[in-house]
Amino acid sequence: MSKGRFITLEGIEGVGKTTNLAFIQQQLLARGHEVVRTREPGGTPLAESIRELLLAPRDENVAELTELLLMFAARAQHIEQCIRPALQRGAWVLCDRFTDATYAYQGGGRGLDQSRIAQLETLVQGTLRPDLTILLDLPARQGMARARARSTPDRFEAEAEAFFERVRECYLQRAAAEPERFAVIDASPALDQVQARIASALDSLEANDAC
Ligand code: T5A
Repeated sequence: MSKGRFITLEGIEGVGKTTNLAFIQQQLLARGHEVVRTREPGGTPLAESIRELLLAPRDENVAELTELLLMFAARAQHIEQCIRPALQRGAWVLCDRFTDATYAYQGGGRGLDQSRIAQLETLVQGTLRPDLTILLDLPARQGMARARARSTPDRFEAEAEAFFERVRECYLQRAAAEPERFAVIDASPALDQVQARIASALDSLEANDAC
């Protein structure tokens, strides 16, 4: 049986994750892989319900720890019900955001201690980590403009530009610390150029597998 692979797509709001997900799925299918396309928070009925709780704008202040625990509660369900079974049968799992988003948003954006996030990561994931993380990178102002042109802001999208600059900075630091896992792709050029870079990151992953 072929080995399952875990690919995650990350970046601030509006960088083009959703837009490029279908492209990546089609690239992987063309290479003969079974693909499970999913997202976080979400990916199972229960985890999608937690997503609704997390994204809905509300008058009540959401405590930072509550937000963090809800992210990992959704992730625990997603991993057990969807990600692990798919990887075990040899599928390639393509996930719109994963734990790097927690480090970037709850850590970089909200200022929560990274070591607390690391403790929950170990508890919930064990040794599970992505094989490839594609980080689409864009200045916060550009990403926010794209996201706001498309839809009404959710609870996260309503944050200020400085929040998203901290999120972006945290993503870039994580990518610099783990260059073998991350492919950082400039998301500002036209879509066909962004997608050519994504295709070459997928080629590199397959070439490594063949070694
Ligand atoms: N979150 C999530 C946490 O805080 N912690 C966590 O642990 C996790 C997992 C989830 C929210 O939850 C937070 C982060 C998020 O705020 P989401 O729906 O997954 O929400 O994420 P969003 O970033 O809100 O998704 P968006 O749909 O806003 O952004 P995308 O998917 O990156 O952008 P997309 O593809 O919709 O593109 C936006 C617009 O830009 C255009 C597209 O056509 C679209 O109109 N576009 C381009 N235009 C020009 N050139 C290009 N190259 C373009 N690429 C796309």
